[in-house]
Amino acid sequence: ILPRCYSTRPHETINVQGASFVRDSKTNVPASIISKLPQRLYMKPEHPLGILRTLIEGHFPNFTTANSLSPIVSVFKNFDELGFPHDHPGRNITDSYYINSTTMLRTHTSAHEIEVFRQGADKWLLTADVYRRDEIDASHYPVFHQVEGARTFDVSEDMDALAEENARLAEKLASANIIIEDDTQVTPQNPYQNVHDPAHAALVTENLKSSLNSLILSIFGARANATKEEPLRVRWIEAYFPFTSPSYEVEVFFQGKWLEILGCGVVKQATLDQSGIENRIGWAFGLGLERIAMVLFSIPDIRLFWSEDPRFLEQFTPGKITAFRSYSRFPPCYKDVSFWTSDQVKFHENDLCDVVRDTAGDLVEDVKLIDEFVNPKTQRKSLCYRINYRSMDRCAQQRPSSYPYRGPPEPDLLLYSYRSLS
Ligand code: FA5
Ligand code: MG
Repeated sequence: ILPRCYSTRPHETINVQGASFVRDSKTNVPASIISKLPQRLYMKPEHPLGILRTLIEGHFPNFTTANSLSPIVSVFKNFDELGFPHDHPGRNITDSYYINSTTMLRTHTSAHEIEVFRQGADKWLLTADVYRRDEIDASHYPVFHQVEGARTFDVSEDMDALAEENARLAEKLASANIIIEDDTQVTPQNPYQNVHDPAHAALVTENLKSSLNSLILSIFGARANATKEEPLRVRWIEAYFPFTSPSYEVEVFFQGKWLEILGCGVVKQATLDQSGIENRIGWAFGLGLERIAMVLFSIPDIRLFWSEDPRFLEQFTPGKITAFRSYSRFPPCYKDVSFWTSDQVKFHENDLCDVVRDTAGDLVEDVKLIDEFVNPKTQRKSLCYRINYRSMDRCAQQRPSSYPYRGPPEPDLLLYSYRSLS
């Protein structure tokens, strides 16, 4: 299966947000994704993603904010400049959206670190939409949102004040209703950087940890069901990112499960040097908004963030965390599709998912492989996928009259009547 978006005619162009790019063998951005670029959900004050962004910005009041950076970036900026090796899996066309070989949709907000550091702010936050090719289910969507944050310190002037600040933060956290599980160690696999005085790197790491623990406390402490008996549990895990060392991931225990919410670390000095701030040392983090918003607002399906249904949008109030009340949904409607795979073109599930999204849009709730067959004589392989069509926000009854007429019945209605007939 080759998605329709894969161009076999290299001289054609692709239009993205008013700019024209020459297609080549890497072009794989479908129209369904391009249509998401202008939406900027995170800037809508009444949208759960906007409410959460505002909450985070409110927790870091002295940080400058950048919220209008274009999602179209060079491959160099997204990967090379940050030290991603040439064989990093994130670079594969099965994992990322390429406009062409040199230009892509950013896969993370870290793509802008160097340009924002260069602007000179020592404390900043940047929120943006990011794009990754992925499977289809209730917690994965090819567009999601991240908040990147960073803070740098002057090595010769700021270290004493930093030690004092760390002591104050530690005292505040010690008396809060939070359990921090942190067995991480600085090891040769996750070291302080050679260029850093280990005492300075330790102070910056400690500041990173307490700053993020306080952020998590204020985000999750604001949730409706917080109680004294049930303290918030946060877990720190050693991690690896090409542009930080030491690096960590943070998980929060919520409704019986550990939920990964962010990646972070001490910024690689090469990044700060390239940004023209050689005399400084600092930390950075990148946090996913959807996963946190889904638990805070009890939103069961990631597609709902993209809903234009007033029954979704009118439930939320700027500045407030309230639980989502779901409205009626269609029953699931399964359609199976099976096909032979080719020996010449390697099949990747993400290619099928992009075809599905481009054709059926958000009507599809999930796509699952349910059977595999290899013909014993010919060795040809066939796959069977089950596509679950279910509107996230339309109900089976007649639409309210306030709905604009949008032409003939849409596929979900047809499928629904087909189902009831059969
Ligand atoms: C990053 O994207 C790094 N740029 C984070 C970082 C920034 C590290 C600065 C160090 C310094 P990662 O791919 O793990 O890392 O994503 C970060 C967060 O984004 C995750 O913890 C998660 O909350 C969210 N996230 C990642 N993938 C998805 C997805 N498919 N759907 C929803 N949220 C996701
Ligand atoms: Mg991760």
